[in-house]
Amino acid sequence: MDKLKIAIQKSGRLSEKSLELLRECGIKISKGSQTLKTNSSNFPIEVLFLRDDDIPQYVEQNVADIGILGENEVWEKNRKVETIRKLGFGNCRLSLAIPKDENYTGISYFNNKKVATSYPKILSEFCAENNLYVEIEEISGSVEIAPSIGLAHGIFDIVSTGSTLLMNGLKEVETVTKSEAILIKSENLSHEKQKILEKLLFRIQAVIYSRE
Ligand code: PRT
Ligand code: ZN
Repeated sequence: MDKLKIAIQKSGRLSEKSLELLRECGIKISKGSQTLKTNSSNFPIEVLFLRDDDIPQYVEQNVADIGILGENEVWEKNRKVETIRKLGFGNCRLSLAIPKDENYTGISYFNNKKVATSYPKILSEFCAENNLYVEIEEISGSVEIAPSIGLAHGIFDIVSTGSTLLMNGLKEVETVTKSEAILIKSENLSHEKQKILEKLLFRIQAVIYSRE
């Protein structure tokens, strides 16, 4: 019998909650710290543990059939995948922030400024919609340090509690969008896999309702 291949984050903010969701769906999964792939003993599913950034590509290419990841990664990667539903965890916002002592005058503040981010596509779309000319400095991590080392005037990054901004002497001035964990699927699933997915979705629905 076919197995539905699901990609989840290997280690990071969404890992535990993704596994917990599957387990609450009654799906038995055993995972060691080095496991990259495992089969459930009681549901036709195979779990692949991957970096969240790679999940959209793998789902587009049918290496995985479905995946759990932050909506922000789907927007940024722009791969051909279908969003099935929001999952109610991993909530955050994507915001612009500047040094706390700067006088913020509205979004035109960012005109002709340098902004550091790991999400250049989402930021450039926001700038285009608002007729802003911003020099986007793409960096892969520790974005919050960019203004204090003179790399950029501001940053565009994920915020949840705001404490990282605070610790780095920054203030959030614009919330561009909000994101949470979502379930995505490949655009071409076999009939058999679609049936397994429907069964899984039915259980996810029940788990999420019971949490509310
Ligand atoms: O290794 P891999 O590539 O898989 O992991 P990663 O380091 O890229 O991702 P990870 O685990 O940090 O985040 C996975 C997903 O969790 C993100 O894509 C978001 O959808 C979601 N998420 C929710 C967050 C946060 N909250 C969050 N707070 N992702 C990152 N952060 C970081 C943020 O970048 C910033 O540095 O936490 C810091 C801010 O947090 P606060 O609480 O201080 O505001
Ligand atoms: Zn990542």
